[in-house]
Amino acid sequence: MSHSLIESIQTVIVDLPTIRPHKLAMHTMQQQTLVIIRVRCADGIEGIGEATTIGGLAYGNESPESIKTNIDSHLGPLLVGQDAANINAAMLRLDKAAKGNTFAKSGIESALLDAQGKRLGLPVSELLGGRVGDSLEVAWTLASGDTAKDIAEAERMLDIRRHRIFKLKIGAGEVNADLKHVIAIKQALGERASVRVDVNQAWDESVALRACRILGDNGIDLIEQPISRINRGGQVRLNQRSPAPIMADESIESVEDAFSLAADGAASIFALKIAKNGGPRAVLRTAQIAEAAGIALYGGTMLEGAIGTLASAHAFVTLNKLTWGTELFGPLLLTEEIVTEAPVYCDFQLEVPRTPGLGLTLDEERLAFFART
Ligand code: MUC
Ligand code: MG
Repeated sequence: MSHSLIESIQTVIVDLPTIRPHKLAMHTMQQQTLVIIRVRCADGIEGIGEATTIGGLAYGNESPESIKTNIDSHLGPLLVGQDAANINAAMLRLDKAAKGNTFAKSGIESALLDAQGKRLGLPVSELLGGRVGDSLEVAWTLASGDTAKDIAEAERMLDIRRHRIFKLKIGAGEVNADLKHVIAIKQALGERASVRVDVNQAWDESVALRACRILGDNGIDLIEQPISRINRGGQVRLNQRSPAPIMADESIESVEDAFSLAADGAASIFALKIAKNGGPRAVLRTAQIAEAAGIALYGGTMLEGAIGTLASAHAFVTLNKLTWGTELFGPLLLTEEIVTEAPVYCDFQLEVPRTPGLGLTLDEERLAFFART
């Protein structure tokens, strides 16, 4: 009889303020909402996970409220009484019974990995086969919506040696104004920084063909998701014609999406996100597809807090090559923490803890304070 049976799975929605509004093509964030998942086991061990999206239903198919409901009503009950130490069996059980819901599944898988790491005294990266480093390069997103403010923010990040890769969120504005904004920032930062853009699907192919050429000709290093995830033919053509490499983000909503994008030649870089694949183990399957297809890797984020960020980091740090670095800066966008020790950012990198599990402890008082009632 196993001592590590799952006794309960609890979810808590937490609303946290952001340091400034964060403007994306489809939504302007004034705060961030996290779903925290607590898996309690019969051996007294608790695993914590996080399932976070952006802007309610503006970004993906799951909202914080649907994630909570689906875990509380469907996924959680399927796991109560199951062995927490057998993560393969637990996640297979969920996949058999529930379609999609990769955000919710990612939070649960993260919590199971955290619990198992604590049980065995190992960091999650070691459960995933072992780390190849101790830290990851982290980009910062400039998304204040104002060119001068964005340049000042980038200069400060360079000064304090926190970031030297900047992603600009465009697509909400008129295309020529957006291009002017991006080129002004690249000209101000020059060779001191890598400047990239994320269009969040806002353009159509006719606009993207011209815009990608202008961006590439002006020193922009990477163009993320310029057109709709649905327009596969357009993505293939852009990937062939753009002078700057095209990265798939929204196009990947599952490991299977990653395979078909690779097969079609629709991107030369994949943004890896645990939430869009179903967890830290699942995202490594997408990474393996990319590696086999010669597609470069980038460690993406859904702007998670500390728990989701470190769950991603433990997976990404096991990868042989993350050519384009990561954007695991989510905790830095928040003014508040719900864990006792915040993730450490230093010298352009995020440190990946060597302590058991994810390496985090919930601050019960802060969690209760920010929990939605
Ligand atoms: C996205 O689309 O990549 C990641 C960084 C950021 O600022 O927004 C997210 C979502
Ligand atoms: Mg993106």
